[in-house]
Amino acid sequence: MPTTLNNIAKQGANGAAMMPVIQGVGRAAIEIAAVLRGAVFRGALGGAGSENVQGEQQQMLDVLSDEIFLDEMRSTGFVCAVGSEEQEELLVIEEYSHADYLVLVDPLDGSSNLDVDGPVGTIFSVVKRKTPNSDTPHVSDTLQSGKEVIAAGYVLYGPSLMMVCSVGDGVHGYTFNPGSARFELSHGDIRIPETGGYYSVNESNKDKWLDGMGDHLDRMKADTGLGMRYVGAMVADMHRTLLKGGVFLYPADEKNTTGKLRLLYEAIPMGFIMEQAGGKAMSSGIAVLDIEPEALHQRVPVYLGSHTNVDSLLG
Ligand code: P6P
Repeated sequence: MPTTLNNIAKQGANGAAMMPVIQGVGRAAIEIAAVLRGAVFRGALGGAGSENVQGEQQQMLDVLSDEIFLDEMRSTGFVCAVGSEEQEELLVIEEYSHADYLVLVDPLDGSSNLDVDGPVGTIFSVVKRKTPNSDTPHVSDTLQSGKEVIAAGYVLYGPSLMMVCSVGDGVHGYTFNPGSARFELSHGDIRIPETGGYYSVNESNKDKWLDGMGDHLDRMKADTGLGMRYVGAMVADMHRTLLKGGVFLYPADEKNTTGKLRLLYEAIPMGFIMEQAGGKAMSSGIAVLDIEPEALHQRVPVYLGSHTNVDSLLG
């Protein structure tokens, strides 16, 4: 009998509590995947004519994915609020404002790839509220370091539909089986190779990088001769790094002086997964999971991957 998402319940101290939330993410993933597959026929590709809090042009599918994800978190009955890349403020789920958990999410990461049929993803992280259950959840409930994360993971909308997640007891990959219409365990206990063959970065920004990262990269390339792969969607670049080893980086630069990637719903969930898989997750001089968040949409530099490659880069 293939192992499905239900096997989450048997993983470590948080498994049973997290199973309904992870299953909710799985339902959202299946719905979002169906919307993506049919988008071109419904004129749903392209801009929504609005900007998100980041000042980025929202794609129509960003908005729809956000709505789908929120609905599925509501349907779990375990989530009191959602912090989303697509929403300026924390979204309180009124019917369950007494529930224990908050979810941070990038509902459709890399959506600029959509109109060229490139891979995109969903990235999520789960934390337990700090405020009393009788209170209304507050944005301060989301401002917890990666050491407090209960569960995290990502969905990859690629040639296959995959979920990679952890509840703190290793990293496991599930692939959607159209035959059974369920996610089934396909990559049990993922461990990142100690060293890998690729670095992954938007090298066109190199001349604008801060903290001398251009020199660091030049030295690593000269020392290691690594190949380069870059998709431009964090989930795809992270997934390749996780399975093949190597390093993914997005340094701070003159335009994004604190980095481009968001701490709460990109860096921390990916850092959690990376460390659970035996890899390393650094920001500027500090481990990603040690950063004490100060704002819902805070951005940080990110260096994720195999220990050997991250150490070779940061030197
Ligand atoms: P650039 C997508 O917009 C995203 O947030 C991540 O998925 C990705 O890693 C990064 O930005 C790509 O940024 O500047 O290379 O297009």
